[in-house]
Amino acid sequence: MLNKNHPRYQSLVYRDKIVKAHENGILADSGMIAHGRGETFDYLIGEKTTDNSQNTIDVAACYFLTSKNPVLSVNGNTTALVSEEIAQLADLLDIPVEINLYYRTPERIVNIEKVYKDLGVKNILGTDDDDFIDTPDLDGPRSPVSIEGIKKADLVFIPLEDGDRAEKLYALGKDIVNVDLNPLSRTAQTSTVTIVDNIVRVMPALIKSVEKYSDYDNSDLQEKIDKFNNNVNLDTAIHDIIKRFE
Ligand code: PTJ
Repeated sequence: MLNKNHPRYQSLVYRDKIVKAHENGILADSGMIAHGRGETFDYLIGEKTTDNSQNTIDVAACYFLTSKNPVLSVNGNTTALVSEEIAQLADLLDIPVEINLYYRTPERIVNIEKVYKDLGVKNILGTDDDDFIDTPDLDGPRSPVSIEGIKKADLVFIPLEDGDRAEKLYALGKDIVNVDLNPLSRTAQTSTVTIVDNIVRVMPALIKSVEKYSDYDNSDLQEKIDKFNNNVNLDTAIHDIIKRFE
């Protein structure tokens, strides 16, 4: 039983979700390490959504609203922390959720699929009965993608992962929206839009932003996208961390 008066109660709640997801065969063993790394960076950014991150979330919303075939790619950590919000966003935009795991096992795929099925997600891709095609120049279990999902997508949302997938998908002409508390990670550095913030704060804010911007004209959304520069965004995120040491 978690003590609500504990000064770090929220953090304990998320740790509890991570532990339960591990017990339920959703989270990879390494997912615990990834969560710890995330917590460290969250401390450094002050455990809040900065103005820069909020602007980046708004830009991500504009990308979602202007792209033709966006796909939400999910792994164990994202499912452990924000499956409800992923289901909500998929419903709001009427887009697929594709399971893509680094530590892929048939059991984890079934367990993660069940989470999204139970939340009413209509289009779940990346399961073992899907039709796959390899991502060019990408080795490993993340390479095969659904022909109806990431293969077709012009925008892929890839929260909480590291490696070289962002780079390879970007090379195929896709836009990549990433969420990563570490602004220095490979994925952060090679995405089109990198939201340097905790996924637990990002998802509710992103849903709000999509709702807000869905009333805007396409030209206004495009203007916001054109003004955005991911290198400036990452520089600002790093400087926001440095400022906390001053
Ligand atoms: O479920 P699988 O099999 O696909 O495996 C998923 C993990 C996350 C284990 C795998 O992709 C991995 O090892 O990732 P990394 O290399 O640890 O990278 C994860 C990134 O997510 C790190 O840069 C963390 O800082 C970041 N991160 C962790 N928790 C959060 C986060 N970013 C935002 N919000 C978080 N809550």
